[in-house]
Amino acid sequence: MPERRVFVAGFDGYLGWPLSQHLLKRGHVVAGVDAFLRREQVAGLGACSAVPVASPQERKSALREHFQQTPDLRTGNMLDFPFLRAFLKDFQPDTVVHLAEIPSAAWSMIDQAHCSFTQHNNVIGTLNLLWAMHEVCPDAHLVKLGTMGEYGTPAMPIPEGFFEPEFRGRRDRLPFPRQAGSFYHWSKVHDSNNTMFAWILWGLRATYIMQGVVYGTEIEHQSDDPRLKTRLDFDQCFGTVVNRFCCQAVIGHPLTIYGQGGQKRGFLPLRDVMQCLTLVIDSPPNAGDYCVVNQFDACYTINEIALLVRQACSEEGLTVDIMEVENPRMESGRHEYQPDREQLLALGYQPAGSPLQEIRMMLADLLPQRERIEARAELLLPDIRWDGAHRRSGVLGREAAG
Ligand code: USQ
Repeated sequence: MPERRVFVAGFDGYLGWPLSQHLLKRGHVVAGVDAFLRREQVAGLGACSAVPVASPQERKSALREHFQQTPDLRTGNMLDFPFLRAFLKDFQPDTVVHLAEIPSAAWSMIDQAHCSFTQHNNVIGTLNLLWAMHEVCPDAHLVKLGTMGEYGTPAMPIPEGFFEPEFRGRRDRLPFPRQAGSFYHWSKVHDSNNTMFAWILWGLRATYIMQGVVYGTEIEHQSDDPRLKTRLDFDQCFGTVVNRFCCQAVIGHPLTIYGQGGQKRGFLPLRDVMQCLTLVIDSPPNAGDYCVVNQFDACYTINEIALLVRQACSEEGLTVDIMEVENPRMESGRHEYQPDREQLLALGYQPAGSPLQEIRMMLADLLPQRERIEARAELLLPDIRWDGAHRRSGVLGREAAG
């Protein structure tokens, strides 16, 4: 593959940090920006990453020691347009990966301030990036991280971005409807619209990634250097469901199924995110083309996820109870879910392994971190509710292991 100049917006995050390493390993020239908001926001909840996270300085030193090049990683905010524009002009990327957004549904639903902060940060940050690319690197390929949650859970199959409905005898190719379920997910819909419009307006070459729920602690050939490990959150805002369940399991906390657990989502392990993003980076659309890709490995209900975690735990001799708690969210608890994922398969995506294998690896990484999780166990039951109230979810039922 040709060497590329890749700009990673959000290099310090759960995905951005391993992606930067993965790209360096593949010989690409990497630069990036991060405002370290995630560190601040997790700390603001009284939470921490289950896997200890090195300081930004330690992380940079580790990159210098492990890789042939010292990437140009700068502290800065996507809301600072002059900074962003100047950095892109200076670096002249041929690929820009945009991961610099607040990723949490629950955080965006805390109150008006968190909601507007999320939408302002995500929507204006993305607009700034679109304008900066248009002005200083118009031929670069934008790889923009969206979410499967933009589609919601419609009672029909979900295509990749576009479909061809027939209405009153006429057909057209139109964006598939978005029906997001949180103000965070709506921020991504607004990004989708703005990115598509930049393509229509300026011919911006872009791949919009509709990503499912990510889980996992490792990437391929992960170094043992603890400074290179990525974060793994388990609080109600930044911990995604599999990651939370694994953290709960290692401290013997019952797995917190919201509602009856019939919600279905697309999931993929962190290592697969690396593979998928690399495939997309290596196969940019033609100049002036715009492509929407659904990025996940397989779909599971939350109940199925809980049973997988329980199975992996029982192999380790850990007993895991499962409990249903009042669902703090407004979401459908029983629905169809049939999203397409043809494009990544066509590019060569081969899922790295089974979810059970991945969960086993996570447990091995998380067992030594029990004390860190235990010290913050009170953060495991959700209290941020979609109806605006702040009240801890009551327990609806509990199923003991075995
Ligand atoms: N859930 C539980 N118990 C928990 C946590 C979550 O039952 O302890 C349920 C939720 O009710 C939801 C599902 O698990 O139905 C997924 O929740 P999540 O917190 O893992 O994921 P979500 O809020 O949807 O957001 C995450 C990422 C987000 C990304 C999205 C992809 O935080 O950045 O966009 O996954 S997707 O879900 O496909 O929209």
